[in-house]
Amino acid sequence: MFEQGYYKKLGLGEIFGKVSEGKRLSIEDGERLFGCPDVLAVGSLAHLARTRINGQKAYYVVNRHINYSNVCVNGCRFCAFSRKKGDRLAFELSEEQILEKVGSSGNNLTEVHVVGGCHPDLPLVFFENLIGKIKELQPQAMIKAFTAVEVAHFAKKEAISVGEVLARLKGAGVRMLPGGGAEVFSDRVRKLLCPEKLDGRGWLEVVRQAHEMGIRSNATMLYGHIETVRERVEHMAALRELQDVTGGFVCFIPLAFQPSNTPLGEMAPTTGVDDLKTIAVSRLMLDNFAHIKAYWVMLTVKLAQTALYFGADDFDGTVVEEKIGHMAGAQSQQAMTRSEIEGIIRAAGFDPVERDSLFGAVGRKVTGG
Ligand code: V47
Ligand code: SF4
Repeated sequence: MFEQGYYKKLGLGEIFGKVSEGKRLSIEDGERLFGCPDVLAVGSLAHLARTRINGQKAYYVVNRHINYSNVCVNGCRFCAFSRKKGDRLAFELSEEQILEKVGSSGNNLTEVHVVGGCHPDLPLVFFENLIGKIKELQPQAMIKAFTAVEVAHFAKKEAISVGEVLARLKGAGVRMLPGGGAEVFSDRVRKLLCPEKLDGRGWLEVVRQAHEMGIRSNATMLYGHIETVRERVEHMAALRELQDVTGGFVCFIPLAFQPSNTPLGEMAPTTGVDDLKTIAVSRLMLDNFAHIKAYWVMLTVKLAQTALYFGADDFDGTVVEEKIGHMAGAQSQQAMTRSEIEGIIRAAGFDPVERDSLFGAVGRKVTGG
């Protein structure tokens, strides 16, 4: 930690005081932190907050992602994954293919993460049956499935309420919602990049209802495209406000935009400094979120490891097969083993903790993969 005088010199004296006393930061404080050229100074404030909440622990989960289909009625301009129905590169996994993937992971999965595009035809009952069968194959695993955007899409398609969709998914075995689809809540950005998608208010409303029904969720922020720093911080503030009411968010995940193969392909990818600062400001702004994830798929493993010193306390997991980031040019590997993740966390000087989706500790020894 730097001296108070150094923070004063950087114009962050007041923020230093607030963080030291555990007081809430304002949107303007968040903007000022982003504007600070000294990423180490910002990072060490975040590290203080991170250590207060999570000590030296760094979490990971043994999970598997399933992207059931990339067919999507929306055409978000930052997305390299989605295709329209009938496109040469459109895919749609059958129930059998999905179950084969889920079954091939042995019986040591703690989480199955299921997401896809907003498919025009697949009925809700397909997903209810699918979740039930995944649960039969991996009864020990928690199922984290369907973003708020997919939930709203199911409701519209079936002409039923969001509450009914959530109740049916919960009944089928969905334990929590992943954090995708939040992007940045700014109407300006959404109008330009994803006008067909559920808007920011809609996303927050689906998640609020889920939390009220006991379905917890994560929250993401896609950054590094056309959004302003103010819009990033406002996004965080909106999440913080909802968390004050429901307490249902488990983890916040800043997602670094991968531009390749998207209509924004000419844009430069995010820089390492921006990635680390975004993690740090997230940790400092989201004082009521217990966990900040360094998602190695989008960040690369090396930067995710470094991010543990900039406010992050979670590494995500083994993942196994990832399409959304990799179709957009993510340079990271496809999967990691438990021992690789534990080694990376230990090498950074933190204590690895294997967790479930809700951050309950999973007590078992690492034996090989
Ligand atoms: O919703 C789309 C984003 C999200 C790109 O909850 C892109 O634990 C970067 O939400 N570059 C899906 N990002 C991923 C996601 C997620 C991942 C891991 C863990 C969890 C969790 C959630 O990916 C989408 C969208 O916001 N995305 N295109 C892109 N080119
Ligand atoms: Fe569809 Fe999601 Fe891609 Fe948008 S980000 S086009 S909603 S799959």
